[in-house]
Amino acid sequence: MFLLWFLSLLALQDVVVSGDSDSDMMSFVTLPEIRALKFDIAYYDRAAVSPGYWFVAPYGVIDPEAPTKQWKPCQVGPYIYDADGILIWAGSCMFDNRNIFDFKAVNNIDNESHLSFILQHGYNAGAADKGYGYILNQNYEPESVVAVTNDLGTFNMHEFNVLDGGKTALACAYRNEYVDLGDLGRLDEYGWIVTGGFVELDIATGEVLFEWNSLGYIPIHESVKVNANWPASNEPGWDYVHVNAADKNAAGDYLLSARFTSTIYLISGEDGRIIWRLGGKYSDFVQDFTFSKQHHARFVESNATHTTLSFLNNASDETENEETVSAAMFVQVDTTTMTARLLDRYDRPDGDLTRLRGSVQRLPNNNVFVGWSERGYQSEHSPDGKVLMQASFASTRFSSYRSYKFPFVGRPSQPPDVVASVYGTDETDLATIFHVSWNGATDIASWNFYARVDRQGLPVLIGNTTKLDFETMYIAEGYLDWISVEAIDRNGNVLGTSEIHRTETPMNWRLAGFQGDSKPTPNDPALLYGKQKAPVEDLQEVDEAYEKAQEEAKAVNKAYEIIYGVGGLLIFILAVCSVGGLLAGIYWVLHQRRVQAYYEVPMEEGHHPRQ
Ligand SMILES: *[C@@H]1O[C@H](CO)[C@@H](O)[C@H](O)[C@H]1NC(C)=O
Ligand SMILES: *[C@@H]1O[C@H](CO)[C@@H](O)[C@H](O)[C@H]1NC(C)=O
Ligand SMILES: *[C@@H]1O[C@H](CO)[C@@H](O)[C@H](O)[C@H]1NC(C)=O
Ligand SMILES: CC(=O)N[C@H]1CO[C@H](CO)[C@@H](O)[C@@H]1O
Repeated sequence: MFLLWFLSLLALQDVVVSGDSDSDMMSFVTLPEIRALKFDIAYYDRAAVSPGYWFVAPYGVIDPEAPTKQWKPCQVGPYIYDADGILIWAGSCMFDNRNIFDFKAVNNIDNESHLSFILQHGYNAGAADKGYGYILNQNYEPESVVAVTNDLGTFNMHEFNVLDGGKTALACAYRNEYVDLGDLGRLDEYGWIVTGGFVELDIATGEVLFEWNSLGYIPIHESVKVNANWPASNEPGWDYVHVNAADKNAAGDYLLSARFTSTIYLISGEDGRIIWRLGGKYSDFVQDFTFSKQHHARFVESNATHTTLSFLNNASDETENEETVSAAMFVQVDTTTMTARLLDRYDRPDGDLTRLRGSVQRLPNNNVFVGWSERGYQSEHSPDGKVLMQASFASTRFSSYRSYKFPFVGRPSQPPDVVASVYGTDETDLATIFHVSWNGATDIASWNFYARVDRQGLPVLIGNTTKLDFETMYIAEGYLDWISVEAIDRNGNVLGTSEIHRTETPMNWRLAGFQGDSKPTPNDPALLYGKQKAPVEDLQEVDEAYEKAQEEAKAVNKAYEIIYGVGGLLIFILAVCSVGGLLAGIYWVLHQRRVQAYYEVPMEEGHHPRQ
C-alpha cells in the first residue's frame, strides 16, 4: 500500500515538476526562502579525492542588480557543499542575494576555521555602499568587515587575500588616470587609462598600509589589449593591465597578475620596483612554456633564488584565444639562471577555454583543485594529472568567480531548524512528519527527535535517524507536539539542539481528510515512546528494519517535495488513501514503531537536550 501511494506520488511528480523552472535548484521545508544550486558531479576515482568542502559563490549577473529585481528567493551568494554536492551552508539570505566573490575558507588566522569573501558594492556605485572584505568566524558571525577607507570608489571584486595571521589582506585596486600617451610614441596626446595595482589593508581598520599602482611601472605598450593607433579614450579609459590577483611571500615581496599584459610581476615590498616579469611582451625569463590572460597567481613556495607559482592559464579572453585549452599551471622560476620551467600542467578536462575568471589550488595531499568559473565548473586532479572528479552547477544561469576546496569546521550560532506537521485520517493513524536542517553545521552524523507533553514536560526521545542530506525527514507515529531535535556527531556528541517548536496542524482537519468527530489532541509521547530495553535477540532485527526504513526515507524525501510544493495534493492523496482504509505511510509507521519503541530515553550527560 505504501508503495502504491508512493508510485502515485511519483506519477504526480512528473506533472508537477515539469512546470517547475527551479528543478535545478534545491528547496527546503525548513528554509523556504532559500534556493540552492544543485551540482552535476562525475567521479572517476572517488577514493582518491582529498577530504574537504567546496566553496563557491554563484552569481547570475556580474554587476549589481537594481533593488527592484531582488524579490526572488535567496539564490546568489556564498555556499558550502560537501564533496558529494550536499549543501552545508547557504549564505545567500545573509547577504540579501548580493554578489559575493572570492569566497573561501581561511585557515591561516589562528587554529579555528574562518571564511572570507568580497561583498560586491551596492547598486548605486559611488554611493555609501562601496562593498567590503568580510571575514566570518566558524559560527558564521562577521569577525571583520573591511571597508574602503581611501578614495577608491569600490572594493575591487577580484581579490581578498587574507595573509598569514589575519592582520592584513591584499585587494586589487583600479584607478582612472589621465596620462600622456608618450608610451605609445604620441608625445603631445593625452587620454584616460585604467591603471591596476593592489593595496595591503589593515583588517581591523581598513587602513591602506601599502599601495602599488602600475602608473610609472607598466607602460601602456606592455598591454596586449591596447592598439597603439586607437584614438585617445575618455574616462574611465583603456583597461590596459586588468590586474586580477595579488599575493605576498615571506620576504615581503608581492606577486601581481595582470591579465591584459599576460604577465605575472614580482614587486618589491621595500621600494615598489618590479623585480621581475614572467610572461608577456617583456618576460625576464627564458621559459619552456607559454601562458596568457592568467588568473589567481599564487606563491606556492619561494626562497631567495627559486619561486614556485601556481596560476590559471586561461589562454583566452572574451574576444580571442592564444591556445586552445585552458590549464592550471605550476611553474618554477630560477633567478640565478633567469629560467622558468613548467612543473605541472592540468588541462581543463572538457578541453574548453575559461575565458573569464577561475582559480587553482594545490591541496594538502598534493591533488589539484581547479575552478573554471563558468557554470561553476570545477575539477580535481591527482598530482600526476588524472581527472578524479568534475562537477558543475545543474543550472546554466550561474557562474562562480573562483571555486575552492578546504577542510572546514562550521558551528552556526543559530540552532537547528525544525518543522513538524501532523497528518492522519483518524485518531488511530496520526503521524508526525519532521523536517530538520542546520544551515552551516559540519560533522552532523545523525539526528535525535524529541517530543514532550507540554513546554515544561520532560523530553522523550522518539527516534533517531542518519543525516543523509542537508535536510532530513523523519516520520513518527502519533500526534507529537512540543518537538525538538539534537544534532549528533559520529562519536555521539551533541553538536546542537533546536528550540522547542509546536507541531503544525491542518488549518481545517476535515478538509485535510481527517474523519474523526472532533480535531485530535496530541499524544503523550511518554506513553507512546516510553522506556523499554531492546531484547538482545531483537537487535539484529532492529538493525535490519532500520536499514530498510532509511531506504524508504530516501524515497519519501523525494515525495515531500511534491507534498510541500502543492499542499493541496497531499490532502487529496490522503483522502484517496483513506478510502482504502490506510493512511499514507502506514507501512512506514509500522516499521518505525518496531524500531523506535526499543530505544531508551537517553538522559545521561552529553545526551541532554541543551536548553
Ligand atoms: C594553535 O595550536 C597550537 C598547537 O595546538 C598551539 O601551540 C598554538 O598556540 C595555537 N595557536 C593559537 C593562535 O591558538
Ligand atoms: C630554494 O629552492 C630551490 C627549489 O626548491 C632549492 O633547489 C634551493 O636549494 C633553495 N635554496 C635555498 C637557499 O634554500
Ligand atoms: C540511534 O540511537 C541508537 C541508540 O543510541 C544507536 O545505537 C543508533 O546507532 C542510532 N542510530 C542512528 C542512525 O544514529
Ligand atoms: C590558456 C588560455 O586560455 N590562455 C589565455 C588567457 O588569456 C590570455 C589573455 O586574454 C590569452 O592571451 C591566453 O591565451
